[in-house]
This record gives sequence, structure tokens and C-alpha cells, in this order.
Amino acid sequence: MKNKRFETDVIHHGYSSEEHKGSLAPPLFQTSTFTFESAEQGEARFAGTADGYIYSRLGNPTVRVLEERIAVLEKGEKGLAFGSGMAAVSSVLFALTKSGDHILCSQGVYGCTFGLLQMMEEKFGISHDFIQMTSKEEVLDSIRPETACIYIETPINPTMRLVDLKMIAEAGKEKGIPVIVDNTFCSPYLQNPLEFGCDIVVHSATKYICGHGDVIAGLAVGKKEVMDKVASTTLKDIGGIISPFDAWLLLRGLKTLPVRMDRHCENAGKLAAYLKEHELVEEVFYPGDEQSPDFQIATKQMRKPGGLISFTIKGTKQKSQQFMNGLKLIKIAVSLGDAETLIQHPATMTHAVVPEKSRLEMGIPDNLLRLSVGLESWEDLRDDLEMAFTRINT
Ligand code: LCS
Repeated sequence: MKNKRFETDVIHHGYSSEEHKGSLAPPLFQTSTFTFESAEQGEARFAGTADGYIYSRLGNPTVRVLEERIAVLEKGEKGLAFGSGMAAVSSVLFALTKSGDHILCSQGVYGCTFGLLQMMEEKFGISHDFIQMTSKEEVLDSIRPETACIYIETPINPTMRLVDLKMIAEAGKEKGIPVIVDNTFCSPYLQNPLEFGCDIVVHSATKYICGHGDVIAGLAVGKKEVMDKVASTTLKDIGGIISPFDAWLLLRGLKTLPVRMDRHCENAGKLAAYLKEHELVEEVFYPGDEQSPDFQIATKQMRKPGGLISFTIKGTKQKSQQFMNGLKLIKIAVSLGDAETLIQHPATMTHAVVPEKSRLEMGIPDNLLRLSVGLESWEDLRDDLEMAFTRINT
């Protein structure tokens, strides 16, 4: 099927109702295994000389529709689906590294990715460095002979700092090492890292791609050769696969991704402006803010600034927690990208595993809060924030 515009592909790509008795929604192939017509057919499928499904850990038709769809949305050759964002991140990193290698990382990653990198170092001697990545020279200077890949988030969770995708892709190309980008905060609607020359995109599909807070899943997209390697090594043998039902739910969620993202971005823009003006707010971190140090990068690589805002409250950790406790409509929860607006305290929640020194180096102080702006009326969200501010001020 030829690529259409994004809004059409999120609904149609990779599925044809004519081939499925007219079923408008893709059928859910909730099966662990597939029967062979003969022993010889089974042999041929295992040998790879005949097409066809074998066993759902190795491939499933519902999952396949999702994988084909995300590949097109991220403008890559091949997509793979996983049982969580962390399964996607770990499968890709394990597929691309071996003992003694080194990974160069952005200054800040999701807390469990930080934990994974530490585990890789402790168990397998695969080391890593976190660097600012503000210039190509800095990146080139930090690449060692044993550097196997560059791993970045942009925007970085939860500091909202950005990495210049074109710059990092050029640095990777110069040294011949692949660049992996965690695109969770943008979704493919707002940013396509492969278009800038990066090599692999990973997602926690739990977030915007699902959009409804009811699935844990991951996705990865890249060139066929490298994704085949991930599929036939870490995905197959470590086995962090997605369930067919979760793939089916993601296909349902994806259909509304563009309309949801537009609303997330619109609401976040209004709330970021409100927070910036608030006397009890110290600083707002939002890529759409013209005074943000990364505003130029945002305009180059993001179609819109996204639905996440981080901000520091004037005061202590306790004050920040008091503020959270004063909210009613906005829920205290980790995760992001849902219809509901969620607030979390990174220092004690998503990044609690990061030792204090590293956490502060990443730019996560005790008074930082992260708001995942949902789809509610922005005025109701503003009123809820205002009520909580009033409570901590009295
Ligand atoms: N990458 C990023 C940027 C994330 O934010 C997360 C989860 C993951 C990967 C892992 O995805 P999962 O396995 O959970 O699907 N981020 C979370 C967060 O900020 N709050 O709760 C989870």
C-alpha cells in the first residue's frame, strides 16, 4: 500500500478489510500458535523458505498490522512491537552491544532506562556516559573506539531539554555508529527522528500511541537489516513480545493520535503560559516557550511542542508534594499521554532510582513537577492548578 498522509495512514495503513471478510476493525488473532497443513509445511516455515505464521512469539497477524503501521508513521522500513517500552529499549540496546562496549547517552533518560544502563554495566561490562550533546564537537570527542551506539531522548524525560537530531545523526554517521532515539514524548505525529538521519526510533507505546491509559507496550522502527537482527535475536530469544490484544488496542488508539495530539498541544500551550506567569512557579520547562534554551531546536525538529510541561515550585520538596495533594481534577500518577491530566514528582517517582548526585546533574531538583496535560477543558485544568496554588499559599 502506498503511503498516504499521516492522518490517513494512522487509520488505514497495513490493513485491508477486503481480505478479512469485510471486518472494518482488524481481527484479533488471540492465539499462541498456528497449525501447519503438513509436517513439510512446518519444516519450510521454520527454515524460512515458506511464508506463514508459526508461533505468536515469532509473529502474529494482529501484531503485524501494528508493526507495519508504525513503520510507515515513523518513516522507517520495519517496525517491531514489544510488551513494554522498556522491552523495546532493552531489546534494541542488547541487540546492538556486546561485553566491553560503550553507549553514549543524552544528559538524562527515563529512570528505568537509567537502571537498565547501570545493569548492563554491572552484569555485562557495557559502560555508558551521559553528556549534554549541545555541540557536534562534544559528541565526537566523547565517542570512544568501543562506543557501539548513541542513545538519546528528546525531549528528555522529565527535564524537557532537547537534543538536535540532525547534529547527532551527523556525528553518528561520521563515526559509523547508530543513533537510537526514544521518541515517546513526541509520538510519530510531532517528530520523526529517522527523517533527520537517526537510525532507530523506540517508543513507550503505553503513552500517546495508546492514548487511553490501558496498555503497557513498546515499539521500535529502523532499517530492515537492523530490525531483522533485533527480531531474530533479542525479541525472539529474550521474548519481550506484545500480546495480540494489546496490539489490537494500540491500533484502536492510533486512529485518533493526530486529533488527540493537537488537543494535548493546544492545552499544554495555554497551561504553560499560565504557569509561566504564576508567582509561585520558579521556572517552566516547555519546548514551546520562546525563552527556552532549546526553542530553536524545537522549531527545527518538532511539528508542535507536545503535551508535557515540567515546572519548579518556589519552595521545598514538601511544598511541591503539598501542591500535588491540593489538586482534585488532575490525578497524581506516573505515565503520560493519557486523556486524563497527570502530575508526578520525578525525584521520588519516575527518577527515584537515580542517585541524588546524578539526578541533580540531569536537572531534576526536589521541587520539579511534571504535568502530562490531558484532553480535558484547559480552563478546568487551570482552575484546578489555581486552587492547589491557593492552598499552598495560605
Ligand atoms: N521511555 C520513556 C521516555 C518513558 O517515559 C518510559 C516510561 C519508557 C521508555 C518505558 O516505557 P514502559 O515500559 O513504561 O512502557 N515512562 C514513564 C513515566 O514517565 N512515567 O511512568 C512511566
